[in-house]
Amino acid sequence: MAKIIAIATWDFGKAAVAKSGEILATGGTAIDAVEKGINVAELDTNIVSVGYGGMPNATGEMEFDAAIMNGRTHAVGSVATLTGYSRPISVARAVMEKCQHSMLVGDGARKFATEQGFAIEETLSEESKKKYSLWLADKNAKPEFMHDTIGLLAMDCRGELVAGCSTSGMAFKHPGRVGDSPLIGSGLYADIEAGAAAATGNGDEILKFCMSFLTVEFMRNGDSAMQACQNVIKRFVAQHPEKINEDVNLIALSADGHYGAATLRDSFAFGLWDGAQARCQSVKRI
Ligand code: SD4
Repeated sequence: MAKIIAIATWDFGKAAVAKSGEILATGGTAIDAVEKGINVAELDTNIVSVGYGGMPNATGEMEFDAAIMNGRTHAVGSVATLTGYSRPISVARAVMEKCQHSMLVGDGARKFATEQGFAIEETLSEESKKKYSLWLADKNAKPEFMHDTIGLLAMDCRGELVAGCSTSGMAFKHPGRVGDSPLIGSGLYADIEAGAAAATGNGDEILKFCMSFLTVEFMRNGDSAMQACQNVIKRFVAQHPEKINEDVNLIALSADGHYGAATLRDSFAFGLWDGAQARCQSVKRI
């Protein structure tokens, strides 16, 4: 039997992988583990950067980015600047499974979600509205949480490997701004032969290096999951030493079920479930 494991970005990833673990431990699929795990973060009102109650854009509207990828079939589903639905990862999964295309954006993504029977929901919480008003009053005052994507990677007992991510993106972003998260290869990537990876941080930097794809390629070339994450960040800093304090964080799972993470922050927390209790771990700045 393959090693069953789930890893998710940030400390809030612990509750997400706990859900993934419940699914994986009972023989469930990696695709369900990724979607349902991410749903936990999307619907948690205390998480102010993912799903319901996330961070709105510069006009006060919530625009979500999300994507999912199956490492065996390479099937993908992605939505960008999606409005009106609090579980964008589920819409992304519907794109993957029910749409002839791989990625839908804006009004078209919303139309597709409606066609698929997703009910329009309020996505702004009172807290999101308050944070927006504070920002409008003083655009230089940075809120405590500017952004944070949930990226979740899971391997099931059949050896299937799936990556997913979901975010409201950079707080107060220009309407129409798309980050790394819904871009296959940037915010996430999965290939059963090499591994899976997801990124979080400043998407405008992450996407320039296709960081998730690069992490998977480093694993393909022999790096462990940990080395692959570190080597992507090392390359970024080697080419751009002036960006040493940029917000760039990666998680990875190798094809043989080992995990890794790396960061340019002082420390970066992630949730891990590998058969027992979900727990929080962290890595220090490389
Ligand atoms: C973005 N990468 O939209 C996302 C936000 C994020 O930690 O992950 N922040 O740029």
